[in-house]
Amino acid sequence: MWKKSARTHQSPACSEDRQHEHSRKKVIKCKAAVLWEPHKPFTIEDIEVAPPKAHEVRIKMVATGVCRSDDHAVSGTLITPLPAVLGHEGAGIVESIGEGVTCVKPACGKCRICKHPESNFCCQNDLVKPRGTLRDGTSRFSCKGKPIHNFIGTSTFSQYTVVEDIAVVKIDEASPLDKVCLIGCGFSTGFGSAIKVAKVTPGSTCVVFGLGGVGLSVIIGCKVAGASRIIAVDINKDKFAKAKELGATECINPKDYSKPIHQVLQEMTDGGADFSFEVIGRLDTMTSALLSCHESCGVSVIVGVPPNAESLSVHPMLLLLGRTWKGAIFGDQLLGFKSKDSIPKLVADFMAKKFPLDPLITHVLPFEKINEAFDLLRAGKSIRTVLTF
Ligand code: PAD
Ligand code: ZN
Repeated sequence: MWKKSARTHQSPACSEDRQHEHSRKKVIKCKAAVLWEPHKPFTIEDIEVAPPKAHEVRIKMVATGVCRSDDHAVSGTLITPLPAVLGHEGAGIVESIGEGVTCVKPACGKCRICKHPESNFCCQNDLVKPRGTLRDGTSRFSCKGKPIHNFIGTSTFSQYTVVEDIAVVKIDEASPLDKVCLIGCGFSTGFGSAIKVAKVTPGSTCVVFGLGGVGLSVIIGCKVAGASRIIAVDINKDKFAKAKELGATECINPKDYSKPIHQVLQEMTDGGADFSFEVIGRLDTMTSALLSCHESCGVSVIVGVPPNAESLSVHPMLLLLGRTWKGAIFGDQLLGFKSKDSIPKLVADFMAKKFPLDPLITHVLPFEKINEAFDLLRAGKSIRTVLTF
């Protein structure tokens, strides 16, 4: 999610030429979308972006997706310090580098989690207890003389941003940044949740709750993994056509049934699916998804980000017979793949046409129309809007 795909020309991140020496000392004045308070629209402001310090990279943003997690930060579902520059699904070009950046290097590689073969939620993340800063406790953004916070180490809703070298990956120069930016969060989260987290098996039955950009990417993953039935669930039937186009074999709307949706799904799947995914971010649908997978062999994965400070209570019997319940932040990037290898590889796979991204992009807008992009998301009219700079 906070992986920022940075395309570099002639690897400037590794070069030592004079122009970089010079430009990395300058403050850049540019435009950014600032969120001053929760529940308010963004305002496009003139901001200053300080030069990158040691082990930081300043990036000229080319494109960024709008993800529901950004909206969670606006609504307070995800608590993050404000005012801030949000956005985390971006791609851009390295503008300058700070001291000690030898090459763009993703993940610290040193903490317990980076060393763990099956995990990648680097301990240096700024998501679990967000400070809204880079690692030295400050941000490189300021506006009207006030410091402006970062968002989960990325802040892509700005013409220029500064990120740490551990939060950047170098990708194929030829890749279209206005598409592969989705690999920075939504696509990888969904696809990886199916392939790497649930480990969907050929011939299996999958149920996907929520058909936004992330849920549809779960469907793409289930299909690539060879699932034979993919049941898509959403309360917005306008999402069904795209779900079918991407591999859903059936689409159901809980509003069309009087009984609980997990019962409907259990009946449709001979007692429960092999795999189920919650890709909405609601506690009730997390329980429904759990109950929709088979009580002894089912695997259920939570992908949606739940409301801040709310808890679920479930009877242990639901797990005692053998169900597996998992959660996955950023799907593949953080559980199973190492981002260092996985992001450039996913970009290469996209270039080799192993999976599509175009169907996920329903709107492309100039960055200045960011509030329109959020309105489309909230109204259920878009899958992903890509903002271009
Ligand atoms: P989205 O808002 O585009 O899609 C959510 C979908 O859920 C919409 O199609 C809704 O109609 C549907 N929906 C809403 N309520 C219900 C309901 N009660 N029953 C069935 N369907 C419903 O969001 P998105 O695809 O960008 O993100 C989905 C979630 O995943 C969201 O909570 C986001 O914050 C989270 C996320 N998690 C990670 C991660 O790493 N775990 C990464 C990116 C996004
Ligand atoms: Zn996201």
